Amino acid sequence: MGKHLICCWIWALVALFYFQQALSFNLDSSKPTVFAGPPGSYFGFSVAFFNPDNKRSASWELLKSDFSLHWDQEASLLNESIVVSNSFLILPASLDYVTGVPRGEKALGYVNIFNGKNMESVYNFTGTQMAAYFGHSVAAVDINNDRKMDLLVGAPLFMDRGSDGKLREVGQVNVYLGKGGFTFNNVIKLTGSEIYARYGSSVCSLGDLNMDGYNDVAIAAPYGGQFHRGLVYIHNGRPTGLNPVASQVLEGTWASASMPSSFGYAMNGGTDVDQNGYPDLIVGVFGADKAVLYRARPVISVNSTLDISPQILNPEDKSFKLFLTWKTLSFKDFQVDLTLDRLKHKGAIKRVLFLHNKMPHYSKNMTVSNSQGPACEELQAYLIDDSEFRDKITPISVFMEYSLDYKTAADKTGLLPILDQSTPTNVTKQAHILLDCGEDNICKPDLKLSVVSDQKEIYIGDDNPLTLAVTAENAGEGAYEADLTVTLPSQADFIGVVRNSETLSRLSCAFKKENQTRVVVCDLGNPMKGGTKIIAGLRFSVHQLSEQDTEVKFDLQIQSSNQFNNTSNLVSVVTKLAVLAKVKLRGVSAPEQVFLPIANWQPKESPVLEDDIGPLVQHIYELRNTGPSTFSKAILDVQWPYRFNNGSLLYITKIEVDGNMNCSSNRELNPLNVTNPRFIDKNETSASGDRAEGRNRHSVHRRDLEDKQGEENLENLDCGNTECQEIKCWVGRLEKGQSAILFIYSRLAVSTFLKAENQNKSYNVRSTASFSVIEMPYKNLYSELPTSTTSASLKVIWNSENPQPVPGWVVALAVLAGLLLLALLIFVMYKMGFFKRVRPPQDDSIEKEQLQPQENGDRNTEA
Ligand SMILES: [Ca+2]
Ligand SMILES: [Ca+2]
Ligand SMILES: [Ca+2]
Ligand SMILES: [Ca+2]
Repeated sequence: MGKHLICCWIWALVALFYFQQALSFNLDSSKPTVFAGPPGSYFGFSVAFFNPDNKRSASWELLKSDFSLHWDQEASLLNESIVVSNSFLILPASLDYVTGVPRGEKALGYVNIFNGKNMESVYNFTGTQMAAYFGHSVAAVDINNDRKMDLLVGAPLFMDRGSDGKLREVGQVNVYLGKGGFTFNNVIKLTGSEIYARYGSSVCSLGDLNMDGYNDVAIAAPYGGQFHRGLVYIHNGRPTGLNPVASQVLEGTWASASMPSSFGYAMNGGTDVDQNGYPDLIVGVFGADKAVLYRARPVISVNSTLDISPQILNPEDKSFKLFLTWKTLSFKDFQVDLTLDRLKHKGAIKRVLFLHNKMPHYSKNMTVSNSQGPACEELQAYLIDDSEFRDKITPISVFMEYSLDYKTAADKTGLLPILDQSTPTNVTKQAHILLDCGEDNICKPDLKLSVVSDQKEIYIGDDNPLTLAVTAENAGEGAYEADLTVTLPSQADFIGVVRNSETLSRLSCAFKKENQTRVVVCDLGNPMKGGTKIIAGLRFSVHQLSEQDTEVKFDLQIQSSNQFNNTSNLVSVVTKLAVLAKVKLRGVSAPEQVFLPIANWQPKESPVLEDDIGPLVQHIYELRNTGPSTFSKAILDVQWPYRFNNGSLLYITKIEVDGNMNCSSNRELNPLNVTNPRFIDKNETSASGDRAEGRNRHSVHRRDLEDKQGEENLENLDCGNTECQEIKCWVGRLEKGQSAILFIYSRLAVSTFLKAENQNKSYNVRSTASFSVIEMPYKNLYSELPTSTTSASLKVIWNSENPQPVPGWVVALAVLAGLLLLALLIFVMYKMGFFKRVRPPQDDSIEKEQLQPQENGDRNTEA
């Protein structure tokens, strides 16, 4: 049948070798037997088990008589009992005596051990604190099972210094482990936790309460707990002495109207009254006139084993058997729960299922008779097809858990056993899937990773593509669930895997966000076999770089689920960031030229309107950051020719800005306070340059002058030969593509050009602007600060009616020359007799006169 998975459980009732620390261990505190006496009788002031025939256990009836006898005869019973009163006892082995003297030795208190034969004092423990009542209670018991008697001494009024430094009366019990004879080890101290609880008022041996081979003890704090109703702490013995942590705390539940109920003021144990093999405890509650019997519950210990065979599951053999075995002595009913592949949590694919139910779970109620020997059961399970799961490395864990059916295990009186809580109630065993990893079935891959980036430097502000060329290799045994993990910087987005190359693998990659970490995970195979080499390209986009960044870093690593060598080297790809801001400054004049003089227009002595000065001239400067990086501060400085030859030149009426910029002038703007006629009469259809005043933000172009021929004749008017004013602008942060525009509105002071010395000349009136970036926002990166200069020019062209006016003397000379020529001609003609000729006939003259008006008429029609 191929390989078998055999699971065996052996159940045994073993009530040995346990100690544990739960606060509700094996005394049955749910249903104690309560004996009550007459009210106010102090019934339960002292308690003892009475065993007249010296049998191993006393009977319940005897117990009852013991109490009534005790009450009737008060303390006269002492001779018959094993332990008398609460502070005097006989050490049974040696028949020596121990007595506590709580107020002796100047109120320090002491405990004396007397030799039973001669009643000589052989040992003396003295208290360390006055009025602590050291010796108020004593108990002699071998708690570490070394056959040497140990001694417990209570000091219920002991004052302990609390964490605040103040003394608190909490009580104390000293434990002296015997070294043989009358010698003892250093004292072990158990200190009470509650103030005025009288911890250590009584101590008593319980015998071996949980049957683990070590005697156990009870320590009472009769005024501790809720409403001071009293507490009894059960401490288990162990090889090193007494476990300082109580395994159980019994609470008094009996209130008393007149006085404290004093639960635990007297106690006695070590006697098995119900003969179930476990000694029981009786606690006196004299304030409530009660005595309470706590019976010990049998302690159930299940010793179970689980084996899986074979421990390596071969994916070729999918079906196999489970063989279950168990055995029990007295315990009958319990439930077993089996879970396969428990390391795979709910919702994950379980790689192993039971054959009979196709489920990874199996529960079974079992009833076992102790007459039968070990019982076995076979179950079949199988490994599902390995195409249905990825994880071949994680062990297949089989988890077996058992629970008891307590109710069916109760004895005749209803006392329930208790599971020993020191042993686990479950067993886990593991199997593995056969891997192609050599004889040890352990794969040790040898993963290597190298990465190359195609970008050495990235400009801040750009949307940068970046490709990482990844080479992943496995030079060892198979790597299971091998993934390449790329941890992205926050500035990068994953675009995809490079697929247009023959040489590159087309990896399957996915972007994931794990908490705040952004990763790309690429599947390298399951397994990524030994000898595999994968080369792939991963493309990213890097953007949204912050001003603090100096680099972007990608972390790459191959990870597998193997137990050993499960990762490759970690590769960090760092790309440096650089700053580059290209800033352009452009200037333009609108209009580009003005022709003077202006027809039908005269400048006014005292201008009121802007038009009284001259036509509108607008210079526009645009500062544009073409990026890619941002600049945070720049200064734009405009030198403006405002005065020339003692006359105004370009008279600024106002400046405007568009964008993140503030400007000011070192001279007052519009000192004459002229107004814009456009705002006075909107209906005016002035042909002045005001029409150009609308902001032309989007198309500030400099047109080449078509007419170049006159340029040589233009006289430059700029800050070299005129008086200039300065307009200074503080430009704020400009990102890539943003701009700031300065509009300077001025009027050409025509009157200056009409002055005689300036007339008939053409000029090139030029303002200049320069900027310098003074701050970039990238504190951690070096950046060059761009600067530049430009200008805007207005041509003022003198354009009279006669483009080439003729001087007067030339005209006079020409007229004179013409007259002279005419006189000469007349003289010549006269000499030749022209004027002596016979006059023409009368008709001719009429004819001639008739022609004249006709010519005139023709001219008129043309006109
Ligand atoms: Ca001992
Ligand atoms: Ca014990
Ligand atoms: Ca018992
Ligand atoms: Ca191997």
